[in-house]
Amino acid sequence: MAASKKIVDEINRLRVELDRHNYLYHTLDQSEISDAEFDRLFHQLKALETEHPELVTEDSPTQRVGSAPLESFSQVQHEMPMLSLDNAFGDEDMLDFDRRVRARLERSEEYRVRYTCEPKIDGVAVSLMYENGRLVRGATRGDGTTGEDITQNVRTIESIPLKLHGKGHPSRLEIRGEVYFPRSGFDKMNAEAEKAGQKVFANPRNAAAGTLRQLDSRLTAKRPLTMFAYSVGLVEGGELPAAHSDILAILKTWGIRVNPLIETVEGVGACLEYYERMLIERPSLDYEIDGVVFKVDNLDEQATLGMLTRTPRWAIAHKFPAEEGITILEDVEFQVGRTGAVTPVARLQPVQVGGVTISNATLHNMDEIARLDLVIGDTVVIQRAGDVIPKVVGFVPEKRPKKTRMVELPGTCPACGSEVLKPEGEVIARCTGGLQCSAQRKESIRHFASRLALDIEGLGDKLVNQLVDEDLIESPADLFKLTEAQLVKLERMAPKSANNLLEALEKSKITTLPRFIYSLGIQEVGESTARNLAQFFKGLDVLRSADEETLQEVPDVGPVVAQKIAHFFQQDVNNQVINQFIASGVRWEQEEETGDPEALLGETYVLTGTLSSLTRNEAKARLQSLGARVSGSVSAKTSYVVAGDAAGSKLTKAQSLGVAIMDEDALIELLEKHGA
Ligand code: 9MJ
Repeated sequence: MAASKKIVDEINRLRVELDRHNYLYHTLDQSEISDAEFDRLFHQLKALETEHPELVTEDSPTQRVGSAPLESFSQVQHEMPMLSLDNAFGDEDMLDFDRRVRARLERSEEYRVRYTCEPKIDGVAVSLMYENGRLVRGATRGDGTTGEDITQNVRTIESIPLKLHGKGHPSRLEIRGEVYFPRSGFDKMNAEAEKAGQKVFANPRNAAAGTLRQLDSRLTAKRPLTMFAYSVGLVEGGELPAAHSDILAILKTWGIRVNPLIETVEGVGACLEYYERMLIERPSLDYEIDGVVFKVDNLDEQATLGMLTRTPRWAIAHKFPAEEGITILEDVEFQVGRTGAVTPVARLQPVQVGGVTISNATLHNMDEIARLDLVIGDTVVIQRAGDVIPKVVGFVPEKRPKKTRMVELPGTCPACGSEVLKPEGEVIARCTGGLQCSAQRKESIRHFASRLALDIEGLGDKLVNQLVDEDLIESPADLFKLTEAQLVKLERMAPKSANNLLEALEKSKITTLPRFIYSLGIQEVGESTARNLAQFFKGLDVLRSADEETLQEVPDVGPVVAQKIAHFFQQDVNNQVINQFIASGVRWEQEEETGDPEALLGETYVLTGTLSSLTRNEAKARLQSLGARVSGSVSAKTSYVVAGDAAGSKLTKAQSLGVAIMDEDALIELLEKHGA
């Protein structure tokens, strides 16, 4: 039966009411009604919707219970990369940061930059896309460029509005923030899991990550995740204020939860003072923070400061000191890495450090052990900072027992028995077994399959061990020759899992040039260098034949790295493996031609007035990609003022100073001429 107007109105009234109470409770932290009263309203709405299923809408407050499990997460390309933050580990680093900011803004020693100060939440970064005010997608950060679609899961998080409140939101608005597992909820969940003999999470951050990666969102809905927003990404079809703090304030009026401890201050001194205060606040918070974040508040200044590869120059994370613990060094074992490096690893009596049980720690190399003067049996000091592998930083001399054992570098590889050599003057000892060494093979396959390389889903450590131990594969290129018949013979490999793996392998063949270069595991070539190489050479063949001199023209590539790269491509065995990849169908799109990054080097542009065919931010970004500086104010040093419609005082000033002026058409012609 069609619902009467009265029922439709009642449903709408209940939704508005529930949304308002949700907002008061989650975003403003001030409830007007009891939990019981909230539940009563919720059940009234639920009952009406059960009677009239045709009136259920996607953004009804009742639709947060999760939905049918997914097979897997699909990938999401972020329209604007999700950045990471540079770190400061002490006051000196902070003072340096502030000095760099002022220098780039061409400001004096006395100028006090306005900074927004935010607690740095130790959670999981996510992106929320709102279109016409409705939540249409949630995604993880992933590698910053590609994340996973976790819409089903974020929809269950009560403090994330399904519909933005208020008016005036841009038609497309991406909100970014940190999802976290409140400490109280975490302790409760772990206590219950322990009682039931189930898996417990090591810390709230892992619990948040694990919960967001649940394929069954009905499970996510049962966990108390919440989020603090810290910035916006894509903004289209509307304007936001010109200061970061004002954007956060407006987000709050739209129902988005923003950390109440955020403050805006002037000058680095006030930042250091904020840091000290947060260090004191830290134990009383219901979420984990691992430092504080400072961001230049003025967006024009942010644009002038610009970006490095993946970190903005206008923000920094001032980290809290690492947490420490004391335990016994029970043994030192040696692990063999991808490039044959034989690395000592400390085996420790398990100890809790900052809520995590530590039983292994890195010792880097033999010189480090000598420097620390460690012997087996020592009582050692362990440090753990955030996500980083814990390390041994010293020992307690008074506790050295009588009976100890020296740490000795093995003469032969623990994995393959080949000779281990430590060339004179080098710190790293290496196994000489090359691809005959199963440990090196395993590590290079792991690297090839890892998330930032070809990202082969389901190819975990255990499976790599099995594949190599059973002699099914020798090199990463052999992965693409695996058959279902071979796979199902492996222990605990059902036909379905075998097929999933084959599908994942097939999917991984379509990749990008930077990922492929990174996946090759060339010594000293990390993800960022791989990206630079791809951008510079634009194709694999040119890179393969480049000499050391040319390689050194690539940003961040010095003589040592250039030598490693050239040497890698001179080895027949490496070229054979690459050819095998390509023959198996590994491919990527040709890199798009990008503009000449030095075309406008040394020139300063000021944008004023309204541009019609591109946004001001876009113009700024394209000018900056050609090496130009874009400033917010006109001076005698300005090279050009770009005057859009209704340009005002900046245009007048440019005219009085005799600065060259160009209109929008001339700007576009200039950008196109240089390929931006
Ligand atoms: C955290 N984790 O709390 C940022 N973050 O800004 C805050 N992270 C961030 N800001 C730009 N408060 C990139 C990351």
